[in-house]
Amino acid sequence: MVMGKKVILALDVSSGVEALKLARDLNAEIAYIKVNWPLVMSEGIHLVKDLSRYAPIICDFKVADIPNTNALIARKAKENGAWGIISHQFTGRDSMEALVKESGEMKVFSVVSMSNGGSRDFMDKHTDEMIRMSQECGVYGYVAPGNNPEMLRKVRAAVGKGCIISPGIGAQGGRPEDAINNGADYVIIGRSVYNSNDPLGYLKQVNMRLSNP
Ligand code: BMP
Repeated sequence: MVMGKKVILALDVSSGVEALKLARDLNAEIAYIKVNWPLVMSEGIHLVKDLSRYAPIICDFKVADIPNTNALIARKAKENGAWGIISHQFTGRDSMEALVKESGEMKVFSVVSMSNGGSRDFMDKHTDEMIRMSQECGVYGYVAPGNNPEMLRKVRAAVGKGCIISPGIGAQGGRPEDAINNGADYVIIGRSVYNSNDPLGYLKQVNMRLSNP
């Protein structure tokens, strides 16, 4: 991890070899790596440990189950060296409490609004309640959309100093500097990095833009 960097690399490739190469080549320009189901389903959870050599890992498992299953998922992520884990809050207080308890030192991020248009169908009508419940459950941070400035400002106002990580950048239309200016602590970027002809150059440019707003 590089101190002061604000990019979380979303490694949604499905080859472990490719993921490890990207992590090795890009680790100087990123703060964290986020892994999601496509990679873990292709390669197995052990890849979390392998990737941790390059940056702290956030397991984007969007955990959304009963308390016992949530705790089992948290344990697996923790055993494999994850730094953080992403969970839904809509399953209610007991599920989030179980996840936070089992996570221990591992940081829990709660999804309170999403970057896809469908977030407005259900989630965005309950963002305030989900934030309140997440705070009461003791989460470390929040996932909020970097391509929805109004929502991001609202989440920032509600969570105070809580850590906000924001997807929806690049391929989904958001600009990194807008997300940071509207309250994100970190921007999550995937396709715009790994589909670029020059992933390292792309990240350097983003970091330059973020350090000279
Ligand atoms: P990309 O930059 O390629 O659009 O990737 C964004 C990443 O963030 C994906 O891993 C996606 O699953 C995740 N994500 C998102 O896009 N929107 C959300 O609201 C929450 C997410 O975790």
